[in-house]
Amino acid sequence: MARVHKPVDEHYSEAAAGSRLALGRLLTLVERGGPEADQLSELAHQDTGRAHVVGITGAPGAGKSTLTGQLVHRYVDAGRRPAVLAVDPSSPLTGGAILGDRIRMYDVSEVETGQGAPAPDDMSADRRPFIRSMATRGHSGGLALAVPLAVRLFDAVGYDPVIIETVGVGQVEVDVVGAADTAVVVATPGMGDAVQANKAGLLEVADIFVVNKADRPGANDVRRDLELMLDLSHMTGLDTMERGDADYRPPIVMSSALDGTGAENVIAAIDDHLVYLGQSDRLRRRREHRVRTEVRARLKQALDRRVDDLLATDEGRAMVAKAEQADLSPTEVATALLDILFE
Ligand SMILES: Nc1nc2c(ncn2[C@@H]2O[C@H](COP(=O)(O)OP(=O)(O)OP(=O)(O)O)[C@@H](O)[C@H]2O)c(=O)[nH]1
Ligand SMILES: [Mg+2]
Repeated sequence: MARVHKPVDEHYSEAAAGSRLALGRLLTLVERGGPEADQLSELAHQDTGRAHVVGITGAPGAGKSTLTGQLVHRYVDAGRRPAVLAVDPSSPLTGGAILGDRIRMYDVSEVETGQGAPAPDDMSADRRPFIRSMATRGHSGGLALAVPLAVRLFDAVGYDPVIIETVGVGQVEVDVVGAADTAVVVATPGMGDAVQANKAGLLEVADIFVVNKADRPGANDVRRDLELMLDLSHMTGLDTMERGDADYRPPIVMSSALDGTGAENVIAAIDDHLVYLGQSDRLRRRREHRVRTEVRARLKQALDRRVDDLLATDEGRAMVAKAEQADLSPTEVATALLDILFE
């Protein structure tokens, strides 16, 4: 009788040998978090560092998925093996909306559903892109832990590039995209996108701007707005801090993802950026930043757990009771508990 739960390392070997089903299962573990994800993290860590990690963000409806689909087609045609991770931080479940996204993004027969969709005849299993959406499902640490691990997993089993698509322009998106090798920010005409992106801090993390829906009126205005904002950010010395270089100016690429116009230029800009990173030790620094971000998230999660554990002990409860009875202020209680935590 077949075992229901294969050990993580078996799944990992199978995924490394090209099994999409095994990879799908592992990604589910990643999404869930916990000891199995930790074990996977150790396994995958050995084999990483080859993939170009590309983050794509921008306001809802900007055309990120459509553009990603165009890029994926071209990467496959060029003999690359792309993977896409579509990240939705707000969605508690991997739901219909993102599934719809996946289908729009790429011919459904080529999309990994985890159910082992058959390979189209003209494309060997090896060359099919792997597209997966991910929601946090509320596990502690959430996306901050799940996304980097999923990216490392894709990298370890041989996908390149690994594209992360996020929804929206909030802090989570900035973090996720900021951890990529190359961050692409998609803006569109008529949505005040340039201003939005600026406010959300995306100007600082963007390595490439894409003005999508260039077939619509106002596309050149968006380009001009972005140019102006870049001028301004250079003048004020507002810069990329630990991620980047003061002398780097992101290119602005026009695109109409609906028919693929400009997609080649987006790919060229992404390739150029990797070349740029390869000069001096920029790529190494950026990846160091990514590792630091992940370690920080791990630490926070571990501390969170210890705090919860401590509060659940008799000692913790007694201390909290003191604050409730107004003997001590919450600050004093917290300080005392901190001492216990680190003693
Ligand atoms: N006119 C025009 N429409 C586009 C273009 N690119 C995408 N669209 C349309 O814009 C809508 C949103 O496209 P998506 O690719 O789903 O956008 P998204 O940024 O992935 O959206 P979310 O994932 O919901 O944030 C769809 O109806 C697309 O067909 C474009 O270049 N021109
Ligand atoms: Mg999308």
